[in-house]
Amino acid sequence: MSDYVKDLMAEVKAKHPAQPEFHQAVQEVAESLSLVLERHPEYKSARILERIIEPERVIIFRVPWVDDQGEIHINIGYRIEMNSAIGPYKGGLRFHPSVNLGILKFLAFEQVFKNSLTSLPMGGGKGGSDFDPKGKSDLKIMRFCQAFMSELFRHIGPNTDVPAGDIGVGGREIGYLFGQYKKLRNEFTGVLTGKGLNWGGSLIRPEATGYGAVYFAAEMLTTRNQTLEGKICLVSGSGNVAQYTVEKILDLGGKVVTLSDSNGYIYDEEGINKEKLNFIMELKNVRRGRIKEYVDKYKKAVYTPLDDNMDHNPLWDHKAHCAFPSATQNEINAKDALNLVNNGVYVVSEGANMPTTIDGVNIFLDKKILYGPGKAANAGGVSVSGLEMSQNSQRLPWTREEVDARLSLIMKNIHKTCVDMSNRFGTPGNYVNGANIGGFLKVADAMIDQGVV
Ligand code: NDP
Ligand code: 2IT
Repeated sequence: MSDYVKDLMAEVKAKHPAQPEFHQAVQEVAESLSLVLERHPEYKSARILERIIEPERVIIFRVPWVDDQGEIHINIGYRIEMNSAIGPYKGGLRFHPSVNLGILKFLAFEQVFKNSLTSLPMGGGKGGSDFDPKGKSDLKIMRFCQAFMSELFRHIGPNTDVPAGDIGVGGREIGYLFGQYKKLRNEFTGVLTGKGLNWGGSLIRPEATGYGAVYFAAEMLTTRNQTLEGKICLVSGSGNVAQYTVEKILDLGGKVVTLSDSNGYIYDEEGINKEKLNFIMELKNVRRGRIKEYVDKYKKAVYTPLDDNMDHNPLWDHKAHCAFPSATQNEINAKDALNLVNNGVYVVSEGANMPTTIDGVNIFLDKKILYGPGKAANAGGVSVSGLEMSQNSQRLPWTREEVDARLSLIMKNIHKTCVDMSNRFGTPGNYVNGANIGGFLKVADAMIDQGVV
């Protein structure tokens, strides 16, 4: 670690203690950027990185709500408006009991670089709540979403800050949030993305993150003159990103053998085909059940419970070629990374945000596998959110084919940016440096142009 990164990290940790995920995200970016700052002292003297790591604004609010039994609940709501140098704040909302300021700051920080890589005019933000939607009725979810939006509506707008989904926030939640925003503002605008198709949503938005992560993996494979055809793939999670990752892997001729949720994972040696995927989509999106039920229907598959005290995740300990972590942060530690590499995995495309610990990332880089970090590989979701904003502004929906073609082109361009930037700064094959530097330069130049604000 250079002295610059050491000093910066000491300052970040002193100013913002107890935010380990934020520290991790900043450290990874700072290490890549030390290559840039050596060659471009103008960014250092303008203190661009020091400015980027402080959110432009953090909003924290009380979310009191009454459930269907008349009981009162109090949750915490957040919106981190991280950076608006290249466009309105843009990024998802996460509803999960683990949500806290540090986790949302790491997500908002990553989002700044990711959104810049998409080449669309979007700044970075993130928000959410410690509310746990799991097992709650639609009525409870609606009441919470309305209470959450009763404060958030003051801070967002189609040209100011445009939230979307993330863990625990899908089409249902976006609908309730949008309804409440519209009522409070008395205006129908593209203030949220991931909307329903008949009220301003874009085709391919639900599919976009998963499809994009697979397009990114396919691009990485082309650098070795290979395709996904016949490749065995490990996928974690079983939510939005995981489901459409599986769908696209199948389209491109790959075989998926795992999926998970926070309680456990399934291993299906025969492969999860389209029919099995349809079962999972109905199980997860309609019945909102657990992945364990898969083995009740497909008896040759094996279910293994997972718990937080395990020193590694056995999902990553199967013979395969590719891995698509699509659940949550830090789901691959150093031991998992070694298991993956030792089992033959040489392509990792991150659908989740920061799913690999720093030690795990270093193993992938040392072993020179094709490792696509989340801020590049999972940028397809926010890219199609950006396309949804364009369609809303035009008041003109585009066809499925048009949106998918644009998504595929954006992912190709992000891949090219990563390759070009990693080459330019002397670390060929290192997509981490490529993504961090590529994302940084555009934001940094915009910040210099706009003065010290
Ligand atoms: P969903 O809520 O649809 O699904 C999340 C999945 O991950 C579920 O299977 C969930 O299991 C599992 N999971 C969540 N938290 C944990 C945890 N702490 N430990 C183990 N498993 C967990 O979310 P998404 O699919 O939208 O998001 C998945 C990842 O992709 C996240 O990292 C998100 O930030 C990232 N992402 C999402 C984008 C999007 O457009 N939605 C865009 C870019 C990145 P369970 O049901 O048991 O909680
Ligand atoms: O992490 C992410 O990029 C998202 N959750 C999607 C953000 C968005 O605005 O579509």
